[in-house]
Amino acid sequence: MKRNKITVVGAGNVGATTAQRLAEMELGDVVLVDIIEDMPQGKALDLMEAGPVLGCDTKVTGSNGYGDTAGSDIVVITSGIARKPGMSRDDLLKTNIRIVKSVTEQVAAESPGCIVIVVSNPLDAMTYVAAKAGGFPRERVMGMAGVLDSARFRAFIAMELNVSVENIHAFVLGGHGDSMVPSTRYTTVAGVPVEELIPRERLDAIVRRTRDGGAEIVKLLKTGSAYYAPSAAVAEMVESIVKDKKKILPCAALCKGEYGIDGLFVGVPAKLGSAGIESIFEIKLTDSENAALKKSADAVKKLCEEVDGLM
Ligand code: NAI
Ligand code: 2OP
Repeated sequence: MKRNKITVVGAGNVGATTAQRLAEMELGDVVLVDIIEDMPQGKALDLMEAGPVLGCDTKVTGSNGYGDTAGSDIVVITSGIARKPGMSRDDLLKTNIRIVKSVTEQVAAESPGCIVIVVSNPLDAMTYVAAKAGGFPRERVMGMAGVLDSARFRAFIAMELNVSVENIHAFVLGGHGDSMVPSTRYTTVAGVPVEELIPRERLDAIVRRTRDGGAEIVKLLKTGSAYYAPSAAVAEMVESIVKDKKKILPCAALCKGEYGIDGLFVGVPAKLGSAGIESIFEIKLTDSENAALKKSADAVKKLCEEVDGLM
């Protein structure tokens, strides 16, 4: 059986941890790319040497170029700079446009049929950059943020109720920024609406903590941003695609009229299967949820207008 080939661009905290998770889950052979000489090769070799202990036969290759990535089925883009304390995701815009544009052009040249998952921030705008630079069809380019944001939401609810995280299903819509929209109405604990189990003011505090989840980690780490939960989120998306599981996961997907949003990548529930984004699920929103989503989409739109001016 032919193995999947998965390239991870950027071998820093998120990229290397993602490569580790993909290798350990045996989702495909992994190519790890970075501009720093020898570093991806060193990390790839280290991961290969973990194989005998863990019992996984995944091949991991490190590279500073794109020849080794040719014919990838999936490419995860994590290259770019990460937030330092006091920086917003949007501060990263200019540097990361340049990096994501050039990376995507090289990825598209070597793997024109691949599915691209963007991780670099500001996420929704960088997904737009990758779509513009790579010319991929709508279903084959997406951004990872909603799985991470909803995992944070689920973790905080599980902590609050002292129940298994597995019992919690949560939804976060909108852009990966301060205006993201965690939906308490569609969040359930073993099928029971969370609004029946946690008082409103505690839920509001959990929603605020979810929105600030990235900044909370940045403040604690002091030298970078989160990577364990982000890499787990990417691995769940990759798994749904390579195994054609068709999981409904919140992803930054190109909306063409869905939720009243047109021409923007915004976090929406999407079915992920072997074709990539196979459909976008439109759930009914209340007026206030719609207004919050519109505010979030407007923030993404502003960034994309800046992208258009810079690309
Ligand atoms: P990091 O600094 O540890 O790693 C970034 C890596 O990218 C570095 O090794 C750097 O050498 C490499 N790089 C820079 N330019 C490159 C190029 N042109 N080609 C190939 N590699 C290049 O940063 P970390 O923590 O891994 O974060 C990466 C990005 O992901 C950041 O923009 C961060 O904000 C974002 N992020 C997004 C999340 C999300 O939910 N979407 C979650 C966590 C991080
Ligand atoms: C996060 O939410 C930095 O966007 C990244 O952790």
